[in-house]
Amino acid sequence: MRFVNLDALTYAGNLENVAGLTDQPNYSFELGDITDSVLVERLFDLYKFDAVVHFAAESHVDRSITDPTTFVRTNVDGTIVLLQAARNNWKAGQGLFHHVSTDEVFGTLGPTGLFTLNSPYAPRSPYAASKASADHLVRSFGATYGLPYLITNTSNNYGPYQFPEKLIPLVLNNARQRIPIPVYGKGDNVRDWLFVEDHCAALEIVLFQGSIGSTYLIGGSQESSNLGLVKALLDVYDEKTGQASGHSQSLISFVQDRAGHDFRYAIDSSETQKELGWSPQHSLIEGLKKTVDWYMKHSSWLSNILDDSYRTYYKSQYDNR
Ligand code: TDX
Repeated sequence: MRFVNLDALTYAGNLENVAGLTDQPNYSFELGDITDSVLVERLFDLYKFDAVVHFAAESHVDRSITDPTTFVRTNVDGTIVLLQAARNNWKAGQGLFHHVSTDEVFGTLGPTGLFTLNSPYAPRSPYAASKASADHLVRSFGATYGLPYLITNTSNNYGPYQFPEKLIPLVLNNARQRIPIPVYGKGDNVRDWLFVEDHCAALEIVLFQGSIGSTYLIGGSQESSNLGLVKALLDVYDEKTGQASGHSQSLISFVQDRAGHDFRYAIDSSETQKELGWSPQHSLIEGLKKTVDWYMKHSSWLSNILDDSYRTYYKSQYDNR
């Protein structure tokens, strides 16, 4: 099996993240943007893909609030480019298009209840709306052109290599620099946390064993309020860095709430578990411990990824090949 990784290497991407793969004979990296239809058609022609796993997205809610247009461009326009290329290059009923999506398409929950396969679409941020649009486009290509597809909607991921704009790596980065840790509002919003390796395991099972035309919900079943999560994470961090318990909690700083901040996400993955035999292997605390270990071991990665010149250097190394 051959793998081709198409990535635009925007601000959150870095070739260092896939350095371990570069020497594998069945792996190729292609620098480019999914909105570039000429490039995408050329790659379909060159590699004769038999499946596309579509992870490529602008994914940070706060950025979508300040710059919604970029989200429509990548997440909606980019998805239609990939779908059109699949339609143009695969005969009806051939190929497989796996769209990796989010639980945010279902909007927000109150204190109880879970998102299920029957939950109506109700996105509330420009990011969530762009992902919902992409989900709808994928289903429409299934119904209209017979494109074989799979969709996965997943809860909050965390773990190694996550860009420090997302809550968990941001907390670790700020704790390392001893700068304030912003908690939006009162910190009582709730998320369902999924360790990234558990998500990847689910994606692999869905890709190879999922029934075509189905949607699978994937969640960690590890809910926490943001404040509870930040405190638990800082406790792990303090313990692993030899600080007194509670030392880093003094960095917590309550800041203005996010506009339209979804109160709670929680997803029911029982159908996925029953049908495919997948279940998350990490409790939140186990996942946080692994995550803290990784970021402590890779502190240079953390400072490099935030350094634009370093990323540009990596990109130019690729351009010069
Ligand atoms: O500095 C912060 N302070 C804070 O309180 C940041 C960055 C976040 N938060 C809060 C907002 C959320 O309630 O923490 C929670 C998690 O925030 P994010 O890491 O930005 O994730 P979220 O908005 O929940 O969306 C994530 O989950 C679903 C991902 O970013 C999406 O890409 C995914 O689809």
